[in-house]
Amino acid sequence: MIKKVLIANRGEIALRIIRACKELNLKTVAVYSQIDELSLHVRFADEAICIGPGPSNLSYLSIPAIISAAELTNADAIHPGYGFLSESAEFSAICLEHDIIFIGPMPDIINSMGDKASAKETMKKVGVPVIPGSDGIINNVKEGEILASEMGFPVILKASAGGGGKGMRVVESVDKFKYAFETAQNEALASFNNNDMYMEKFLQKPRHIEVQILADNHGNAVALGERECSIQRRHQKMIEESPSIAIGEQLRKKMCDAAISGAKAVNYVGAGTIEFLLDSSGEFYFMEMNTRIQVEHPVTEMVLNTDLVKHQILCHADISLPSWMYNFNLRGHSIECRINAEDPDKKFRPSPGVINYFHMPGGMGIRVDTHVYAGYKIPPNYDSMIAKLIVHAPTRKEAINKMICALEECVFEGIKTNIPYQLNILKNEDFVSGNIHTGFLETIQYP
Ligand code: MV4
Repeated sequence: MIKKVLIANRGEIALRIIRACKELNLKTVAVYSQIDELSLHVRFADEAICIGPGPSNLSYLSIPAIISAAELTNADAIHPGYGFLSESAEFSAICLEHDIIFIGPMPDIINSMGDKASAKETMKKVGVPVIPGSDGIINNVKEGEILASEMGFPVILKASAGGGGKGMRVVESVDKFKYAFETAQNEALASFNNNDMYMEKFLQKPRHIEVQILADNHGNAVALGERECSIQRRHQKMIEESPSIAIGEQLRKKMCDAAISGAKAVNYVGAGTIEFLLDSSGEFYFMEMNTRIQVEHPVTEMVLNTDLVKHQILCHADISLPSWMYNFNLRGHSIECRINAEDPDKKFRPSPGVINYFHMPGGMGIRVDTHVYAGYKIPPNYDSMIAKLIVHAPTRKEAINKMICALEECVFEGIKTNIPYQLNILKNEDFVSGNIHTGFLETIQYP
């Protein structure tokens, strides 16, 4: 059983997890870096321990500091949130060694999904559709050139240890292959200390659709519908929604069934996400699996009317999935906008500093997940996301309208935010008609 949870994270997700723990009657321990002393997660947790200075590698990424904090406070579980150590197989293994429940999958499962080329092979074996491409990794330039020429250009090279865009290259023709392969390899080596590359046919204007998975440790897994995350800028998601306007009842069932097969193939436990690309002809393909709770989980919570973080924790406390999850109804439409402290007029450069005056929208169907408050100083050390604005309405059209009204009500005095840019997207005719794809933001005009 779990009695006390240490939250190995900061910001809005640390608060989000503390709230779920409180509702489950679990004690909470916050950890914080020296510059986060005045953060809300420190105040709202039952206990708080400083784990080091501002830089992440000396605090939120320091396994010894976090394990010491857990031992000192007798925490019996650690929730890693997203980012930081959430997908570290090493951290999962060290928690196991210390008899601490890691609220995430076992190390071998994290490893099997962390290696994207082998994850793809695993999915292919159990009948999940994958994007045509190399069988596993490419051994050398020559082999890659031959395969790419057989497949036809354009192709995309991806780092097997990557994900989220790093070490990725689109190759348009055979004469550009060698250079692309070598620069992608170098980038992968520098970023992930591994230069394994695999190759796929490059899909034109796909949508990014992901399926939420929840699996208990009695062998049960459910797929809780999809999120559309096609609105991204430089591989950073900006707007997410559920359900996807591109998906009907039949396709949803097929994608959910595929996601469940994928989760079962690796004996998955906990909350996870299977990412797919959906092409313009309606075919979907497995891309990668994220073995953590994601930033955009609230849109699924709103249409499902359930708390995913609570259920994630319960999965790791040996509790079986509730029976309703095998046959749920989605209600209405939910959209999330990520609010970042950055200046859209200055190439989205970070805009840290003090929030002198702060006002958040409210009312029916509006949710704000944030750790900031009036007087809070946004440090320059971490991610620039300072709030998530989530709306829920009966239809997509109403949700977009509600989001526009809500964004226009937000006040963050003292810093710049991406809100004007978000409004520009929400008022775009193609966005409103649902005519979007992963390259959409590159096609729109701002300001
Ligand atoms: C692709 C693709 C087209 N074809 N793979 C980008 C992030 C990484 N997870 C995979 N990505 C892509 N893989 C094939 N075979 C296009 C992208 C892509 C993308 C995907 C999702 C969201 C935004 C994107 C932006 C550019 C490219």
